[in-house]
Amino acid sequence: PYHDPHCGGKQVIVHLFEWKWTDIAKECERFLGPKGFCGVQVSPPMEHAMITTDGDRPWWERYQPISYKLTSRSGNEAQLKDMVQRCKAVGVRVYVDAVVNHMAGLGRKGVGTAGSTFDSDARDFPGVPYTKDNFNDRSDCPSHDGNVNNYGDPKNVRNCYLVGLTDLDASQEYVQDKISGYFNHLISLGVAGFRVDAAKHMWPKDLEGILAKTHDLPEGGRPFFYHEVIDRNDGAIKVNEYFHLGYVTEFRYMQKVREGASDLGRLGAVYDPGWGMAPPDQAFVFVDNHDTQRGNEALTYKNGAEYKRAVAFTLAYNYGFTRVMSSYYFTDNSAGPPRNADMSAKDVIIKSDGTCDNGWVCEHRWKSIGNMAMFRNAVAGTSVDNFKYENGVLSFNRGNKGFFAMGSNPFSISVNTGLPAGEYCDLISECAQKIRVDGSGHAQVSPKDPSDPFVAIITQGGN
Ligand code: ARE
Ligand code: CA
Repeated sequence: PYHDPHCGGKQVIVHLFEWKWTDIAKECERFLGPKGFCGVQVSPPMEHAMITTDGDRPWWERYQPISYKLTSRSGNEAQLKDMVQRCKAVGVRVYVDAVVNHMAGLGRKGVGTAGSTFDSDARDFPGVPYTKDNFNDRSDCPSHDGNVNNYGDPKNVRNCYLVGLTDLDASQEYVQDKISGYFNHLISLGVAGFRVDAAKHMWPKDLEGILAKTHDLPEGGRPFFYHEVIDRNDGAIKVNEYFHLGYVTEFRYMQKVREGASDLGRLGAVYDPGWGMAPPDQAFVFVDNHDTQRGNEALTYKNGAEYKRAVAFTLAYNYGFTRVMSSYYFTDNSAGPPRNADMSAKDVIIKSDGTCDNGWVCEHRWKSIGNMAMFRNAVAGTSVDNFKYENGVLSFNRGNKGFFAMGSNPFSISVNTGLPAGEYCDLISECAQKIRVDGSGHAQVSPKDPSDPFVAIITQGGN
């Protein structure tokens, strides 16, 4: 019931990490709508702590809630509402990163981004309000220091403090009312769904209570939910505990696709059910996210061509519901978004060639990524056929609706596309070349731009 993203059957969302609401509204109108994106995951919109380290404000301050008032580093409630409505008007929905497992970390007190006072050590958050009684305490948490430190014990994972963040007791009806009240406020503004941050650290039955109190969308239907549950066969918490509550993040896909991007033949086995990976209709997949792009395990924009292969493949294939990452350049893992002297995020600037400036990477505007949303939309529901890896080129068709090829190097192949005869626009080149398929389904296929070795064609609206 929580698996419909409410975007008219479209298939790809993009995380515009740390973007301002005013910039996202423009991006919906000028790019995401026209390119067929389903929606945007936005950074947490609630009031958060303001943390200064080395003269900067780290991105992760936004994962320390102070209240559910809608003023954050990305903008205020009026700007949020304007963004949600303008995006919706061009067929793009907004999904909110919902930080509801906890409030700000121990040792912090002061004023949040919306002006509410707080004192974490006293568990006092008058902007909600939450008081000491609304939090888990040491009697609920079987850990010597009160922090999450044993992933083999669900009680430790869910009742203790994740990296010292004050952990809410969401079994309380009062807490469920406050969290669902936050969701319902956002739904009333036109938000279509939620990423539940740290859902692994919340009891599924508490989430059931919260979701039961969460309203239908104004236009009807249950909101879309996807839960951040990191299950890498390395602990007691399994993704399948959350299947009835929405999609689950599938971190094992991230590892599989990284391996495959440098050894393309392995991509046929990215979905490994024997490894416990969620089935396609439950898995929420991505090549990197805002956490893993700061570690060593995931491919990121820093990997260039290999990263493009991983993302283009993810969008061409038929596993899971897909999210594309869109970042800012960083070297320091804590560094916040590109910012002005007053700590506000810089505007996203679009250059004449369609790429971004002012410190924003905009992976979603790279041709072999941004143009693949239309591909995935057009082939939804079809199988992967004629999967082939030969002479350094990976290719397959999606039923008789689309054909995709990519290589580590420029290529020219004669191949059975599985498509009916016709001339089809190559989506990657934005129709700067057409691919001619003959009566037997064969075509000569090569990338238009040899430095971007991808070809993607669709039958529907694609010729
Ligand atoms: C910051 C400081 C800390 C400080 C804390 C409290 O960095 O030193 O103690 O504040 O003051 C983000 C940052 C954190 C940051 C936090 C709050 O990443 O560094 O802490 O914001 O500002 C686990 C969880 C998973 C979580 C990852 C990071 O299961 O839910 O850790 N991911 C989400 C978000 C993060 C966010 C939070 C949760 C908190 O995506 O961006 O933290 O809201 C194995 C386990 C996983 C585990 C993983 C990493 O794979 O199976 O469960 O993930 O290791 O530890
Ligand atoms: Ca918890």
